[in-house]
Order: sequence, then structure tokens, then C-alpha cells
Amino acid sequence: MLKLYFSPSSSSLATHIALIECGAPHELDARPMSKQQTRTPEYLAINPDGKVPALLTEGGRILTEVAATLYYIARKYPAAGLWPEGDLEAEAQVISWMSFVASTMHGSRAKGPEHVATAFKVANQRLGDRQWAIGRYSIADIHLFRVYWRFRPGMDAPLGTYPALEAHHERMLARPAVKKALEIEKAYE
Ligand SMILES: N[C@@H](CCC(=O)N[C@@H](CS)C(=O)NCC(=O)O)C(=O)O
Repeated sequence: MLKLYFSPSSSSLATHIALIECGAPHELDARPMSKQQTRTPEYLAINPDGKVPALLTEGGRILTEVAATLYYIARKYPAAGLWPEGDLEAEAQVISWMSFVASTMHGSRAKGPEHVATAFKVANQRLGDRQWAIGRYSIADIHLFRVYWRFRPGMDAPLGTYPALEAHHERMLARPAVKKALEIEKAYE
């Protein structure tokens, strides 16, 4: 069984959603950042970077970084259709989106609000009138959703500033797996 080391409402929410989307048997190990549980010697032995998510695979290895955990889960449970297997362009588009979300979007927070606004503007344009990041639902949407969901409430921009992202967010919130992950994590806050 897979084990997810997570902190409620953090980056690890994306991995949690993917596990539920795929019906992957898993257990949760809470490491609340609010209690510095990602910085204990025990956790640093699991992930020396002191970050969540970390996913313990059935092979006994630790996988870190949201994108890698999403990829692993999507490939391990292909029936869920979260990875566009065999369509080279679509596969590359997923990687492109996930790189953008992890570096430009997630990384913008440390640089300040203008950088966050620019990253969101680019993401909004990039999404355009598509329902899903690559045109069909994939792990790229889960990654995008998590960052938008977390950062948006703290942004000083009226509703309507990022219409494509807002619509994507609503679509994601309607998904049973997203609802379930949010509900489970709320109990840990
Ligand atoms: N590049 C990492 C970023 C993960 C990350 O920043 N995780 C944060 C939560 S959103 C964390 O674990 N922080 C713990 C800490 O800094 O103590 C990824 O994509 O997984």
C-alpha cells in the first residue's frame, strides 16, 4: 500500500487528490507544517528537503515533488486516465504544465505579489477556453488546481480577473475526489 506524508491544505493535497481519483489503496501520515512536523529529524530522514508531499511506494522507495508523485500514481493506475499514455504531444504538454505550475506559479509566491499576478495571468491565458489544461482531464489539472486554490484567496484581485482559472477551479471543486480530499484534510486542521 502507498503511504502519503502530507500536511493539510499544502502541496501534498494534489497527491492526495490523485490517489483518490485513481482509487489507489493508501494510508496517510500527517506531518502538519503548523507543528513543524516536516522539520523533525525523523521526517528529514524521509525527505531531507523537509517538504511534503513524500510518497512511500510499494517498492519501499520515497518519491518527492508533486509532479513526480502525480506521474507515478497516474502511470500506476492507468484506468483512471490521468496520463495521456502514448500521445507524445499530450504527454509533453502535461510535463510543460506541471513544470510551469511547480516553478513559475508555486515559485512566484516567494518573489512577491506582482510575480504571483503575472504567473496567474500567464496560466489564465494559457488555459484559454479549454475545460482542462491539455484538453482532457489529467494530472496537470490537479497540480494547477492545488496552487490556484491555495494562492487565490490571498490575492488582491477581483473575481473575473482570471476567468479561465476561476472556471477551472469550479470544475475541479465539483469532482468527487477533490471534495473527498478536502473533507479528509479539513479534519486534520
Ligand atoms: N517543489 C516541491 C514543493 C513542495 C513544498 O513547497 N511543500 C511545502 C508545502 S506547500 C512544504 O512542505 N513546506 C514545509 C516546510 O517548508 O517546512 C514540490 O513540488 O513538491
